[in-house]
Amino acid sequence: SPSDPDLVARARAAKEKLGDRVFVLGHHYQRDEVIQFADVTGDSFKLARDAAARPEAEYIVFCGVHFMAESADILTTDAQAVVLPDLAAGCSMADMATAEQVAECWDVLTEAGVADQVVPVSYMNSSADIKAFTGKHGGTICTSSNAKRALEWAFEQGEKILFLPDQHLGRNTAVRDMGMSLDDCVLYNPHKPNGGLTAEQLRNAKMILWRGHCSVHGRFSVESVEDVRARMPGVNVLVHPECKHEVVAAADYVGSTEYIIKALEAAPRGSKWAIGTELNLVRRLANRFASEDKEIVFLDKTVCFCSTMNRIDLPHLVWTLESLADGKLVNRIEVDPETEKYAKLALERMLALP
Ligand code: CIZ
Ligand code: SF4
Repeated sequence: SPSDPDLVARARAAKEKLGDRVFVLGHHYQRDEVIQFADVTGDSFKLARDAAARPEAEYIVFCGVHFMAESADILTTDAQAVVLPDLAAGCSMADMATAEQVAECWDVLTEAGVADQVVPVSYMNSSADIKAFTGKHGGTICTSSNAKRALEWAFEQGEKILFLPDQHLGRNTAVRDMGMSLDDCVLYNPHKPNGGLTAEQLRNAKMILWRGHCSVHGRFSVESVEDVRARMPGVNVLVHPECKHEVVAAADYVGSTEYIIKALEAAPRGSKWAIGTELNLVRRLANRFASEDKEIVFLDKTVCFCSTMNRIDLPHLVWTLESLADGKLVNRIEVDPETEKYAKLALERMLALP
C-alpha cells in the first residue's frame, strides 16, 4: 500500500526532532512504508548487534517482533530503552515454547534419566525466558546462519540436543548439514503427557526437537516447488531452513535471510528464482533486482505475509516517534535482570562459537 503523505511527513518531522537520540531498526520482513524510516535493516541478530553499537541512542525503535526487541534490550545498555511500536507484534513460533512448558520438558528428561546428557540449543526466535533456560542449562543460542556450528559445539558438550522452538530448523540442520538420519530425531509435543515420548525414545534420540514451527515458512509445500518448476523452466528454488524438511529437500538452495540476499546479488543476469521466505522481503528483492534482469517470484501464492510483523505499520511508527519526541516513553520492552543475565550467557556462547 502506498504511504499516506501526511503520515510520511509526520514520521520524518518526529524523527528529525529526535535526531541521534533515536535509532530505528527495520527487520527485513517489515512493510516498505516502515522500512523507509529504518536507519539500518537486517535479520534479528544483526539488528540487535547494530543497536548495541549505538550506545548514544536513548531510544531504539525496533520495527520487528517482540522476541527481537527483547534480544536488543539484552544486548544494549540499561540506559537505552528498546521500543516496540505495537505490543501485539509477537511471533507465533516463539509463543510455541513457554517457560512453564520448557521447565516441564526438563522434568520429563530428568525422569527419563537423560537430562544430564542434554544440551539445549535455542533458535534466536524464542522468548528471553527460553534463552535464559538455555543459558542456565549450559546451552547456546543459534541463528539460521550458524545453526550447524551451534550443533557441533553442543555435541562436544553432551550426547543429545534439545532444540527449541523450531522443529524444522533443528531437523534440517541435523539431517542436511550434520548427516544425521530422521530416526535420530524425535518430536517433543508440549501438549501431550511426557511430550508424547517414551523414556526409551528419549534415550535413543540424538536430537529432541520441540514441536514448534513458523506459521509463514511452515506453509510452503513440495507441490509449490513442483508447480514453479513446471511454470518457470530453469528456475532456481531457494528456501529458508524454517521450511519443512521435504520442501528443503526439494529445493536447490537453502539458507538464511542474509544468504538469500547474497545469493540474489551474486546471481547472473537472466536467471530465474523462486524464493520461499516472507513476502515483504521477496517483493522488495524482486523490485530491487528487476533492473538487473533477474526474475524473482514468491514460491507459493497461497502463503501470506507474517501477520504479526505486518502489525507494525506507518500509523504505529508515527505514534511511537511522536510520543518519544514529546518526551513520552511508550511500549518499552524490558527484560528483567535475572532473565537477562542467563539469556546473555547463552547469547555470549553463540558469539564465541568457532
Ligand atoms: O523467520 C524469521 O522471523 C527470521 C528468519 C527472523 C530473523 O531475523 O532471524
Ligand atoms: Fe515468527 Fe515466522 Fe513471523 Fe518470523 S516469520 S516472526 S518466525 S511467525
